[in-house]
Formats: sequence, structure tokens, C-alpha cells
Amino acid sequence: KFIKSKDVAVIGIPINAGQPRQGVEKGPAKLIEFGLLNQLEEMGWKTHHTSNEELVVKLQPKHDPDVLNLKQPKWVSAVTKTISEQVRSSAIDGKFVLTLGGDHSLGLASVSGVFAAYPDACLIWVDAHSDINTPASSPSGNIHGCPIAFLTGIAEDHPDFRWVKPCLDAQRLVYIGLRDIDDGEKKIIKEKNIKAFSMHHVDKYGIGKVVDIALDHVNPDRNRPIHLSFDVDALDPSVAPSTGTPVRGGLTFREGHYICEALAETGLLVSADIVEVNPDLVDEMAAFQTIQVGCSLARCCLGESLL
Ligand code: 6HN
Ligand code: MN
Ligand code: MN
Ligand code: MN
Repeated sequence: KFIKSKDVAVIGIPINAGQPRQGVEKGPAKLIEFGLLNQLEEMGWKTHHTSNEELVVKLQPKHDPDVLNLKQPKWVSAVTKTISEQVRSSAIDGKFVLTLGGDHSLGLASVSGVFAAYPDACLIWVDAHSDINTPASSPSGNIHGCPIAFLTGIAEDHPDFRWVKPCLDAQRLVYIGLRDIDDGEKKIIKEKNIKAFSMHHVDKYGIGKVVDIALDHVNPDRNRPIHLSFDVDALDPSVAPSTGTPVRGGLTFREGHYICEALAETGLLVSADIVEVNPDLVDEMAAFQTIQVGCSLARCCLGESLL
């Protein structure tokens, strides 16, 4: 009921500055090259694609030293701030917003944009990692491990990220797929009482129940818009090998797809991110497999499995 027409804004965010590995900036173009837009058109969606290739290159500052432990903060900030506006205006237009990554620092763009359009939205973060490090707690300084800390207002003041509004209430967030959490993150998740389903919970309850309980928590009356942020490293590395921070023991192919299908089925899903596809990693077969999975997750978000 939030998405009124079958229009989808497909927004590439070809950024790698939130982490150290080259290649993840090629993810969006590879997903498109594989045929994602045609696939969505065949499902009856009108696609509106923005690659942002030139924009991301143009926004790279000449000098981008670490600030308060964070790496390349000016580039990440400029890209995510600019693209959050694209996300916001597409969402306000009533379009479904599909962002393609790129590293997960782009959550700053997608979540800020979606929540500016839908302040009552909730967020489902599917990931091996919780991406809730603050500048001070981050062991790596990589900003893809920090977006949630800024979006919830938990992060310490940082000069490059003052534009990020603390739009996300910790109780409107739920994690699925966690299995590699830093000590500082564990403390934050406990303190803020954030609902988190690790792989242990997926094993114990099954994915069907996990999604039900997750929705009961963030969306008890099933009346809030939903944003899904899907990091492909939530999937087992045997399913999505070409990603920068793989962790074994992840979601199966079906468990990952089930999440997307179940959220599409609610009719409340307004936007989704498919992130951390790095076609330069492992080998060509692995990259092909990962791109293929990325496309099929995106199609499921847009209702492929619905009758
Ligand atoms: N991701 N927790 C680690 C860090 O560096 O902060 C890993 C983050 C991974 C982020 O996969 O989007
Ligand atoms: Mn992530
Ligand atoms: Mn991750
Ligand atoms: Mn780790």
C-alpha cells in the first residue's frame, strides 16, 4: 500500500571506500550487465536506473586522511550524502527503491533516504556482521562496519558525518544472520537491547519463525514500511563466495531467498539494498555465482515468488 505503481528506482552505489578491497565498486554494473533490469521489466516493473559511476569518481577528494579512526571519511560521506537525496526523492515519488552496492557504508545513503521519506519505517539488516561499530569501537576503521552506529545516533560526534540524522530507533531495527560481531558491537547490542537473530537462532527456530518473530518485533501491527538491507555475506560463502568479508556457517540459498520473499509478501517492503558483491574476488565462476544470487534476491524482493 506504500508502493502504488510498479515503478522501481534502481540506484547503483559503486563505492569501495568503506573497506579496503578493490572490486566491490564493480558490483552494481555487473548486476546490471547480468540482466537485472530486463528481469525486473519482465516481471512487469518499469525500471528507472541511475548508475552513479561518474558521480562517485567525481566526489573522490584529493586528500582523505583518517579522521577519528575512520578511513576515507570524506569520500564515503560525500557519496552517501549525495545519493541519500536520490533515494529520498524516489521514495517520496512512491517508487520502490533498489540500491546496488558497493560496500555496506552505502547503508548511510539508503537508510537516511528511505527514513526521510518514511519516518515510521523499520529496518531489517541481513548480514554476518552487525555494522554497528562507532568510530571509537571500530577495530578496522572501515566505515562499512559503522553505518548503523551513525543511523541510530550511537556513534560519537564525527565531523564528516554530522549530516546523518539519527533517524533509526534501535527498536525499529532487527538483525538476521549474524555470526561475526566485534566485542564493542556486542556491548552496544546488549545495552541498546537490539533484537538480533544470529545463525544459532536460524538453526534453532528455522528461517520461517525467525522472520515472523523479527516482524512481530519491528512491525507488530504490520503497518510500517520496511527497508531490507541485504549484505550478501549473510549467505554462506558456498552460496555467495565473491564478497570482501566472508564468514562460514551462513544462510543457505533458500534461507536468503525466503527472507526476501516473506518481506515482499507483506506488501510493506518499500526498498532494499543488495550489497558487498565483489566480482574481483575468488575467480570468475565464483563471481558469476554471486552476481546471479544477487539478481535473484533482488527479484524476490520485488515479488518474483508471489502468485
Ligand atoms: N560488512 N566488524 C568488522 C569491522 O571492520 O567493523 C567487519 C565489518 C564488515 C562490514 O560486511 O558490511
Ligand atoms: Mn554489512
Ligand atoms: Mn557483512
Ligand atoms: Mn571479525
